[in-house]
Amino acid sequence: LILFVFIMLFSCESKKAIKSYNEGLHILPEPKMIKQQAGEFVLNSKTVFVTNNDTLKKVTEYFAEKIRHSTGHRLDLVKEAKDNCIRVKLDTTLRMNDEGYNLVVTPHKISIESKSVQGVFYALQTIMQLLPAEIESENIVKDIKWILPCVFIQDEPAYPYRGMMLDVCRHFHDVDFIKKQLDIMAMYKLNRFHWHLTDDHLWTIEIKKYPELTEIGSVRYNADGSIHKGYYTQEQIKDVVAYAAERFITVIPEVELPGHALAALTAYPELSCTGGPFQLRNKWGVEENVYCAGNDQTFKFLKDVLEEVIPLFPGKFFHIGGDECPKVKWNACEKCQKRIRDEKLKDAHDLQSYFIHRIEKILLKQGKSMIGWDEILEGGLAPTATVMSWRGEEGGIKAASMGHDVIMTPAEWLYLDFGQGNIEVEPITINFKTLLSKTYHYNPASEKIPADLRHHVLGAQGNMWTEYATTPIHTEYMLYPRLLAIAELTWSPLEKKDFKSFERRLNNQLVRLDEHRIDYHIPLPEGPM
Ligand code: TNX
Repeated sequence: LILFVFIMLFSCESKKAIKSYNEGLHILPEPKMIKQQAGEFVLNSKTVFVTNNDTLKKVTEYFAEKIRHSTGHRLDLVKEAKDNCIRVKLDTTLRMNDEGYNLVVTPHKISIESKSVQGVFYALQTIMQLLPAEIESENIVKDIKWILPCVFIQDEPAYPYRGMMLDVCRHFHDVDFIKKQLDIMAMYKLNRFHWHLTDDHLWTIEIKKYPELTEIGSVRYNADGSIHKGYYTQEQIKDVVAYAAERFITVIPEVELPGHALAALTAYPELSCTGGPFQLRNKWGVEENVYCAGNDQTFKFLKDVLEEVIPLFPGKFFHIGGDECPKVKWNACEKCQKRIRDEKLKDAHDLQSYFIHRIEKILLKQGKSMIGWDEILEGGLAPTATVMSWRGEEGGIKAASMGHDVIMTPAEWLYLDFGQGNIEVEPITINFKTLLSKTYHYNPASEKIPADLRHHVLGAQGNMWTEYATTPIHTEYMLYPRLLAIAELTWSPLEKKDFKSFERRLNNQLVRLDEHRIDYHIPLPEGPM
């Protein structure tokens, strides 16, 4: 009898837990317009997708495959059905931006309309979030009804660029880890993955013409005698790019220049001002040895590397770094000084600008648009560059005033390597601290930016540098849940943002992250700031 009572109590408890996670609406990022209606739709084994547009096959299959794990339902795609269906329509005349969608859930059917397949993909993400959180389970969930509340939603993103950057050079992260994060990004409608592939501490992309970049440049001897290594083959890169594309995420590669280049210089010391020899940097901070700007071999090397990397990434943007390039070696280098004289430049800062201009020409020839960190403003901005503003917003504002597009990544709000809780219990971080609420309240196009320049702000991005994040668990801990705040601040209109509501919806989202075994930071009530 005691055992029976215990089992009864336990099963009531677990049902209660499931229910409380699922009460109310939890859509994150918050849609532009949402109205809850009376009634509900029940998704069951007879529910089908209806469309007569073949281009939607892949995207409906992606969704069906996802929910098959937890529901066991097939969700076939058919040409006609009266009810118990998800009806999907593409219509290019709709008045919304390209990534937007309309979604109507009634007791008999669900209807989606959008201008693009991407918009349909986002409507399907919203449907996932209208279902109980256990829909994200990898295994069949029993004793649950797959109910969606009836709603009317009109949604579209506030910004076209909604990004996450991962540094894989300070600590390498393998393909499986990256795919896992791409899955989560897609759930929250993030659409740009900026992959920081080269730095002083590791070179992580195979370049066939220069094999030593990975033979030498992707193995680091740490000060404590341990080894840290890792790189991606070109096949792996293509695989990740395709995986991201299925989730409507564009991958933006970053090949750092002229600074943060010690891994390349260790492999090819002749590209430096002094000739080396070097070792991969094994302490954090800024390295003085950079590519020699007076040496034509440097430009030949970079052209070859870019020409190999570019075809692997079909997106329009290519990130060339450009940050933190100390000028000491250039100032002491005869070849660099000669270049300054020959090109009638003022000083080493102008030489940085000259360097970036030359690289921009290579990219433009290959049909790519250049992105650089805000230091590329130094000595004159390259004509077509997009600026990533990380040292605050000033660089971005300046670039916008010169007619350039910008992506906001100001460290104080959007650096995911900064601490996020009580310093006495949190792991060591590079800087302290950016609470979830602080990240959440960031506005990419605030009053600080003159109204007539705000259209230059393409969006924002969270940056995850990995000096202190040595393991996948630690990196996820830093990424989440702040990345979800970044999803909301780049997608939802400003007037819909509300931190209390975000915190409530987050409770449900954390259950979903649990289903994906994401090791997030638990955002305890923050209390007064
Ligand atoms: C600055 S942000 C850097 C990175 C570091 C980061 C640490 C930027 C363009 N450069 O190299 O990892 O700070 O927060």
